[in-house]
Amino acid sequence: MNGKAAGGDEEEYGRIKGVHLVPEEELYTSGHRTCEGCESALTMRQFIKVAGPRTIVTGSTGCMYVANTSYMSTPWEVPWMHTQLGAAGPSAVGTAAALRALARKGRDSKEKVNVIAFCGDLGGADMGLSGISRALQTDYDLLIILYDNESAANTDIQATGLTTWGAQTTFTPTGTVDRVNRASMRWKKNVAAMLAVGHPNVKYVATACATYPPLDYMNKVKKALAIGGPTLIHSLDPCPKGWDYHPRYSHELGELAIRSGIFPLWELTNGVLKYSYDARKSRKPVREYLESQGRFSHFQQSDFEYVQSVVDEMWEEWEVPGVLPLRLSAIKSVK
Ligand SMILES: Cc1ncc(C[n+]2csc(CCOP(=O)(O)OP(=O)(O)O)c2C)c(N)n1
Ligand code: SF4
Ligand SMILES: [Mg+2]
Repeated sequence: MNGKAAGGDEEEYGRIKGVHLVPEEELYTSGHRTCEGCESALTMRQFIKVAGPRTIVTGSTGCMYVANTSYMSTPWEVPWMHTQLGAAGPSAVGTAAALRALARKGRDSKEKVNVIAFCGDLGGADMGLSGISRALQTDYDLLIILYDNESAANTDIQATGLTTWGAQTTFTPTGTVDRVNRASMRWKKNVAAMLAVGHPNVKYVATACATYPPLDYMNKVKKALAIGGPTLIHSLDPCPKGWDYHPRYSHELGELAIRSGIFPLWELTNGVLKYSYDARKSRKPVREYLESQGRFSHFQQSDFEYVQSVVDEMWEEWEVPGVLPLRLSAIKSVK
């Protein structure tokens, strides 16, 4: 483990045990132009709070680039660099490699500098997937935060590989022939599990939500940075504009996504899986979550039932519930 935290022990990474212990320093401050109720902005603010000032951030094109750098102003109080839409992985690798080269030449301060790259669902889970995969195969200390607002929000809400089944977007509107647009009829890409399973050397992969359970996301960022090596966190970020709800309900929607089981919350630390919310034990009806958003206003009873049936299948039939869609009992061998 290179002398770093093994990751299993909460004491090792200094878990924040109460709101009063959250660092007060703001390194993502006023001056951004995100919408009211934007949870992605909170995802940014919280990760840099726990990462601290000795952090270099790179961010790929999307709302968290454009809204955070308009008109020559920025909320970032740490070194920050924009990178191309699919380039979160390569930009993190390049930054970490440069820091290592400086250390080799004796030109660093010996105090650790965190490297954090963020990307949206289009930039990370669709366009930039190969670059992230490569980053996860290196031995550099870097953290990739994939902030998922379930659309290409910055270019006016187009569907991505992480958009919920059936949602209306500008690419997948409801119509008179197809009430549920055919292009929206595919299940959300299981991106964190895909990356975790495909990169077994990575010591820490987690899913998260900035507001639920309280402190969970910030502690996951702390843990990822303490464990080191390439790590990844996939956060679900309710987006009032794209999901079409009143901004005051952002936190509630994040909580509903998790408590209904539609967004499984877990962390994988050195191969050990832990549910941060165990939806096997109790789940709210997914309809409560869907009905709160205008993007599902075209849904009828059969659509709610379909989404509920897949969520139930995820938690009751998958070999690793909510994570791996295998059924060991169904594996056949060639005779
Ligand atoms: C190669 C490339 N193609 C298209 C664009 C236009 N573009 C800018 S932001 C964006 C959407 C990004 O979506 P996502 O990564 O989910 O971030 P969000 O806007 O939702 O925060 C697109 C398509 C671009 N900047 N670069
Ligand atoms: S469109 Fe969504 S993600 Fe973009 S700034 Fe507004 S609330 Fe945030
Ligand atoms: Mg997006």
